[in-house]
Formats: sequence, C-alpha cells, structure tokens
Amino acid sequence: KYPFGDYASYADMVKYMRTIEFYYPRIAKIVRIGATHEGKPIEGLKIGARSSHKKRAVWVDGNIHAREWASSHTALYFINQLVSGYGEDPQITNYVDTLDFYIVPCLNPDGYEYTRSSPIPSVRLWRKNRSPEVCRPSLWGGEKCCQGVDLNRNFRFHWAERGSSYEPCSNIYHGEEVFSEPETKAIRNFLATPDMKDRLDAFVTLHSYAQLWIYPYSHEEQNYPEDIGELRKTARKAINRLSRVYGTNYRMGTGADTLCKLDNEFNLDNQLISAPAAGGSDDWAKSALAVKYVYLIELRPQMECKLFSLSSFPFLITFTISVSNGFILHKKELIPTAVETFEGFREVVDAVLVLN
Ligand code: 0X9
Ligand code: ZN
Repeated sequence: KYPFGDYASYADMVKYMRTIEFYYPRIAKIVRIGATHEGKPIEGLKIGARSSHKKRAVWVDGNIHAREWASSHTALYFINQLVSGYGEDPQITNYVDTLDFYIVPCLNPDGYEYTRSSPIPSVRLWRKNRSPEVCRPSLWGGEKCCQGVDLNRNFRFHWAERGSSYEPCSNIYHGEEVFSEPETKAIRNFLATPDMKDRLDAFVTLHSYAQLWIYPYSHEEQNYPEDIGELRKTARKAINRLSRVYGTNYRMGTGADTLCKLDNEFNLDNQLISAPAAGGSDDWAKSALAVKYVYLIELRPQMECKLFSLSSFPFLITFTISVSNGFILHKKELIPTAVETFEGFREVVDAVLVLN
C-alpha cells in the first residue's frame, strides 16, 4: 500500500508499482524504460487488459523536474484509480479494457532523490537531473563547472532555442546536445518506435506548479498545431471538470502564451525564465510522435504573476517574484491535487475513446 497523502522515496514508488503488478497481474505490468546517470532504473506501469488486437495507448509521466514532488504522487494516484476501479467503476473498466496506459511516475529519480536528501533550498529546489559536471571558461579566468541538465529542454524540438541556456550552471541548461541524457533517451527510445508511435493518442506530462493546462506549442508565442481547436476543446472540458471537484481554478493555453515566471530567489543564478521554452517533451510528442492530445499539467498551487512589460522587447516578458514556494506543497493538499487532476484527466481519456 502506497502512503497517499505523503511524500515517498523513489524506492517506495517502485515497490508500490511492483505490489500492484503482483496483485493485478492481468492488467498491470512493470515497464522499465531505461536507467539514469546514476544507474537507477526508470520504471513505470503498463495498465491495460489483454486484447487480441493492437490497443490505442495513453502516456502519463511525472517528476521530470526533480523538485516537483506533487507530480509523481499524482501519477501514482492515477495508477491506483485505474487498477482499483477496474471491475468496479464501469467507465474505468472500459478505459482499461479499451486502452493501454503507460504511467511513469518519476522520470528523474536521481534528481528526485537528491532533492529529498536535504531541506536546504539549493538541494530541495534542484530542478535538473544529476549528470556529471560540464565546465565553461569563466570571465575571471579558470573555469566554472556545474552538474545537471534540464531534461525538459533536452528534446528534439527547436532544441537550444529560446528559454533554454548554453550555461551548465543554468537551471534551464539544455545539455551539450539534443537527447544527450539517459533519461530523455529512455523516453525517446521507448516512445519513438514505429509500433508505439502509431498507438499513442495522448501524452500527459505532470509538472508543478501554476494551475495550468498547457497544450503545444511552447517554444514561441502564438504558434499552434493545426488541430488546436480540438486540443482546446478537450482542455476546456478538463479544467471545467477539475474545478467541479473542489473549485480549483485552472487556466489553459500554451506555455509560451500563459506561463509567467522568474525562478525564485533560491535559484543559484537568479535568472529570468521567459515563458517560451524550446526542447520540451510535450512539443516533441506533438511534433515528432504526432500524438493527438498532448498536455503538460502544472499542478497546484496557483502562481502569482507580477506582470512587467518591457516595451523595448518585441514580445512580452512576464515574470513573478515569489516569496513562498509552490514546489513545496503541503502534504494535506497532495490527495486533493491528485483527485481533481484525475477528474480532468478522465476528460482526456474520454476524448481519446471517441477517436477510436
Ligand atoms: O519550464 C518548463 O519546463 C515547464 N514549467 S516548470 O515550472 N514545471 O518547469 C513548462 C514547459 C512548457 N512546455 C514547453 N516549454 N515545451
Ligand atoms: Zn516542471
């Protein structure tokens, strides 16, 4: 039994998934998509009833960013709902009979375990993976070296363009090359096979925080896929359904159009993160895998945005000065966050079901 309502180690997440596989062998199977820099296996669950024909598939992941702890908890709750609802709730039974769900709750276990190792802000608020140090010549002579790549800047979609950095010490460092990291390679190798690619109808990636239901594209403002109408329609339904549970208010849009952020004061280099950001997994899933419903969900809490428009720029840079820290979500908000997000997610699954 997983301690829902509390934070857990990566080992406990994996243990929980193994227990699910043991108790629900007909619908749940562990999938190992690869291993991290430190050699930790990246594991998830495939949930789906056996079928004689090829099934359509839905992907869900969490914790690609180390500090976004509520996201893996939410993904694990999705697993719990799907397996415990099977044979109980007719709708969920239909989901599991008709589709295959691939749920990988923690894509960045090295980073996640690192953030658990100390409450000091530079550790608890680590964002990237834990890849070895990369050095750049420093202005004062010698060189400056830092660890970690922002995995959500390492995908092949306008890689190394806006909203990402060449500096290894930056929180949004895109890596030395596209797909340089074992974690991003694992996702690509697992999903970009012809078989898998053709089956995927939804790609949902869980992040925190801001209460946003994000659809592509997020590398620049006002750039949308041609089926944006359907993506928006389903996103609208999802956030409406989500808000009916506890009244939580979500906004929707592309990351480029809606996100506002300045990394908080704990950020080592205190850089401005502009909302457009290239190299994200969501945009890659939409463009390279041609997945229909691609959403990046920024979970609770709400982000306060202070808007400053810099008139000399052709685009609007929005940022927030944060005092409290939304990445550290109080335990008592974990289950409500998971419950409402699952409700929203059901709207995405329902949209996938009518496709087929
Ligand atoms: O910056 C990100 O990677 C995401 N926000 S977060 O605070 N969780 O780090 C937003 C990503 C939006 N999508 C893309 N830029 N592709
Ligand atoms: Zn994130």
